[in-house]
Amino acid sequence: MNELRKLILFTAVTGMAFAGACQQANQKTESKTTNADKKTGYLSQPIISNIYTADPSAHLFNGKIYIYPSHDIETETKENDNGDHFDMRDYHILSMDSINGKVTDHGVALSIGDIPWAGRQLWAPDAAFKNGTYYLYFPVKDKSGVFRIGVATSKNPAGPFKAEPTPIKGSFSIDPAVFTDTDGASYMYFGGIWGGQLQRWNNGAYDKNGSKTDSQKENEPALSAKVAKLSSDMLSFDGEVKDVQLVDKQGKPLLTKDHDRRFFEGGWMHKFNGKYYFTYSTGDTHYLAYAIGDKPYGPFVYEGTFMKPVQGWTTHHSILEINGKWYIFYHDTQLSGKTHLRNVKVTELKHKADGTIEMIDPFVK
Ligand code: FUB
Repeated sequence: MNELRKLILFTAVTGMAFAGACQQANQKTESKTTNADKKTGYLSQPIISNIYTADPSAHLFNGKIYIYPSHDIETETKENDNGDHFDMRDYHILSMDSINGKVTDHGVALSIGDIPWAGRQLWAPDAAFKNGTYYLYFPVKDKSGVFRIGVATSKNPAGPFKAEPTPIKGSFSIDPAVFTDTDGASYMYFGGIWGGQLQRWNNGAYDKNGSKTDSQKENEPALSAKVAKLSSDMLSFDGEVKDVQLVDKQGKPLLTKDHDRRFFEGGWMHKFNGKYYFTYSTGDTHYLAYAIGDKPYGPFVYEGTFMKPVQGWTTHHSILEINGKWYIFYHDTQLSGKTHLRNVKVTELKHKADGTIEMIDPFVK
C-alpha cells in the first residue's frame, strides 16, 4: 500500500468514528469551512459535518451562495447496484456568504411525507429562481417505484418549499439540473442509467422488466441524458424532451461500451465564453467528463475528463461562477468511509485559454 492510500484509509477510519457522533440535525446549525489541508490527503475539506450531504447544486441568489444537496442518511437497506441504499427522506439547504465562509444549514426544506405522490428515495435536486419565486426540482420514486421529477416552490431560497401535487408531466429518471441561459430561457437536463432507470424508458413508456444497467447494446450509441425547455411558469416542460447528444471529434456518437466517456448520471450545464459546457459523471468509471456545444440543445463534442475519481462510488457536481472565478461543488465520503454517507466539498475550477478545463485531482500529492 503506498503512503497516500494508507493516509486515506486512516482518514476514512477516523472519519467513521467521527461520523458516529454526526447528527441528522433538523435545526438550523452553522459550521466553518476549511481550506485544503495537506495533512489529510484530500484537496479540500467537507463544508459541513453536522449532517451528511451529497450531489451539491450550487447557485448564487441575492449575492449569497446557496447549495441544494441530497441529505444522506443511515439506512437498513442493503447496498446494491440499483442504489437502494441511497434512501434519503428530506432536503436541507445550505448557504454561505463566500467560499470558505461560515456555512448555514437551514434545516428541513422539504420532506418526502409532504410530496403527495412520492414513494421513496429523494435523490439529487437542483433549484432555480424566476419572477420572485424559487423552484426546487427533485427526483423521487413514485409509489410504484418509478423515478419522476417533481417541483416545489418557495418565496425564500432556503425554503420551506411546497411541492406541486403531481410530478412534472413527461418527466422521468433522475438528477435534474436547471440552466437559465443569458436570454432568460430555462432548460432542464436530466437522466441517469442503472438505478436512475433511464434505460427502462423507450418510446415514452416505462418497462418495469427492463435492463438494470444500460441498453446492453455495446456497439450502439450510448443512452443520452435528456433536455427539455421549461415553460415560463417553470412548472412544466415546454415542448418535447430531447436527447443530449454526445459525439466525438469526428461527430460520431459515444458508444454504450465506452464506459470511460459515455454519460452515466449527474449532468450539469454552464456557459463559458459563449460556449455551452455539458459536464457529467461517467458513473462506473468514476470520472467527471465534459463536452462542449454551441447551443443549449447541443450536440456536444466530447472534450475530456476534468476530475479524477473521488473517494466513494458516486461522483456528482455543479459548477458556479462567483466574482469572476469558477468553482466546482462535489462530494466524497471522507467523513464516513461509506458510499451512501457523503459530504459536500468545493474547490476552484479553471478554464484554460483554449477553453479546456484544467484537470482536478481530489487528492493532494
Ligand atoms: O444521491 C443519489 C444518486 O447518487 C444521485 O442521484 C446520483 O447522481 C449519485 O450521486
